[in-house]
Amino acid sequence: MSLQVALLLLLRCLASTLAQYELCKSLVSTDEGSVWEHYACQPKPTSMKDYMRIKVDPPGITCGNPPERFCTLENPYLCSDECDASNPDLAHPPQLMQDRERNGLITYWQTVTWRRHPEPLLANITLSWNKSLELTDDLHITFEYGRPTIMVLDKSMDHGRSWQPYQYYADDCLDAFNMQPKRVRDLSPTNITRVICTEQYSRWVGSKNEKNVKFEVRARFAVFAGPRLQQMDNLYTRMESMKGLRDFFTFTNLRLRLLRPALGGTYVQRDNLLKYFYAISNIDVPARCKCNLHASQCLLMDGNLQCQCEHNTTGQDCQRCKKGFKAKSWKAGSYLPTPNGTPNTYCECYGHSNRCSYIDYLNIVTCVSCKHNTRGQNCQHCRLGYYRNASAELDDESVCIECNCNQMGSVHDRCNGTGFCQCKEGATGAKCDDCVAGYYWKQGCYPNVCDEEMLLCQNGGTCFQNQKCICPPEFKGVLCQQSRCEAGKDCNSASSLHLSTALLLLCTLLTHLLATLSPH
Ligand SMILES: *[C@@H]1O[C@H](CO)[C@@H](O)[C@H](O)[C@H]1NC(C)=O
Ligand SMILES: *[C@@H]1O[C@H](CO)[C@@H](O)[C@H](O)[C@H]1NC(C)=O
Ligand SMILES: *[C@@H]1O[C@H](CO)[C@@H](O)[C@H](O)[C@H]1NC(C)=O
Ligand SMILES: *[C@@H]1O[C@H](CO)[C@@H](O)[C@H](O)[C@H]1NC(C)=O
Ligand SMILES: *[C@@H]1O[C@H](CO)[C@@H](O)[C@H](O)[C@H]1NC(C)=O
Ligand SMILES: *[C@@H]1O[C@H](CO)[C@@H](O)[C@H](O)[C@H]1NC(C)=O
Ligand SMILES: [Ca+2]
Repeated sequence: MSLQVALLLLLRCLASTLAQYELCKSLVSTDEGSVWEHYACQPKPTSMKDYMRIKVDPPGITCGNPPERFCTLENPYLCSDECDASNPDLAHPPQLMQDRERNGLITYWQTVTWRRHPEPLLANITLSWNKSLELTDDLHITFEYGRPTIMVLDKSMDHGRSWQPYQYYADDCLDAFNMQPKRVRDLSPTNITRVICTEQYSRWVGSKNEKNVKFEVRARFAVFAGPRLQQMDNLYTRMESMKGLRDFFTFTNLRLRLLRPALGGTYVQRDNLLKYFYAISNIDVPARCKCNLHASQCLLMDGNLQCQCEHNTTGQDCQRCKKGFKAKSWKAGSYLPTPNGTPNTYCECYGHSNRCSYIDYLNIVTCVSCKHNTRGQNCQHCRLGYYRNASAELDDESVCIECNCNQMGSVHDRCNGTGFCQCKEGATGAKCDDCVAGYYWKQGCYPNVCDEEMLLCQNGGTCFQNQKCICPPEFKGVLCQQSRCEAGKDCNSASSLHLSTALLLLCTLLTHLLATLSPH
């Protein structure tokens, strides 16, 4: 294989993994021309720190009002630094946690010092987006002057109405939270969503060496997708099947509860409390908008992130059906079947079946036993012999109407999309219970034998219901066109002829009868 080909393959491979679930639809050509094919789709991950709103509590926790000196843990006797909120060069406001630092100049939010020891030094940082997001990589919080020795990361999925702990951090988990210390690598697929306490990011190793506190997302993904995340399909499959997994990475708000600052040792030195405080220079939140697999774009509109919903969905998270696409049939898209997923535009089964089954070898999800005369993978079609009720939504129980084709007049009991049956020759009408001109109805349509225009009964005959001519005695034939008197016969008396014919017939019968009765 040439280098060029190898490179091309590699590029294509990269493109296909990166492009997974990026398209909501694409135009494909079929026998019936170009049609849109719809896929599950989601926006690209992005740096959500650019969109977060920060609130710090309690009020007055930010340093500099009044101005205050502070020392460092490395050199507690060098206390030349000053925080002054009124001086832009010496101020440390909360927005310095989310700015883009230039020229290697580190900027950070900083709290007041622990002057009030032994009263605990507590601070809450609440991050809000007013939008459901999904973590796609590790959350990073960068602490200057040492990482807290006790801290809790909380999350909310309902815009701050309710909160739950996401991860506990302490230099001694048992002591701080009465929890056994764990690492994410101790987790197995069955308990990956367990909330743990970790000591990994709270131990003192010198404030310059380790500044980062992480919430590990990658390592959790890796439990399913492999160490280098090369089997993302496995992860997406789990996202569908494992209860709570997708939700575990979902949030609208995050909150850091800082409970005890870095100590730089085991004990608090009461004679130098100016070296204890919190300082955060950066918070990285790699995540994507949660759009329920119905959007590939998420844009800032009127100051809020908003999914650009496809698949006839709407709402901030594409969590509803558009007007006219009934709300009760809304459903999130699905990562399955890989690689393109299912948009679930028509909700799984439109309420015509409660059961779906995953057909392994076809890699599709399909509804089982569709009711209300529906059929199809999503119960989205009408059974044969039924047609779509144009005034009913797809999830209506009366969505399919019986064709009611006339059994005699139609070819079969199926009809087209507007209820028209397929008629046998001569039959017409939506249900094929009528005949076209030139045909008459008698358990089906038959061509007229006679009529008043083209197929006139002749010689005084009358047409009976287009079925036959009733001829005068002297004539016969379909249209009474034939005289009963053939050339050279006695035609004077039609009645005598009739009589003699009848007699002849009778005689013949009698002869036969006698022959069978006579003994041998
Ligand atoms: C931080 O938030 C928690 C939970 O709402 C609250 O109990 C606590 O008082 C807050 N702490 C501060 C310092 O505001
Ligand atoms: C949150 O977003 C919704 C939908 O975009 C908007 O209606 C609402 O006003 C926003 N709330 C705030 C506080 O920005
Ligand atoms: C998760 O499960 C594994 C194996 O089932 C177990 O060894 C580990 O201790 C569990 N972790 C937690 C945090 O419960
Ligand atoms: C959304 O509705 C329009 C008709 O209003 C239809 O043409 C389109 O195919 C629908 N999209 C999907 C994904 O079903
Ligand atoms: C078609 O659906 C409408 C709306 O549900 C219903 O009122 C009507 O009876 C249905 N028509 C038939 C023939 O079932
Ligand atoms: C059904 O057949 C009728 C009569 O041929 C036709 O007028 C109508 O357009 C057809 N409807 C559909 C949906 O094909
Ligand atoms: Ca900064």
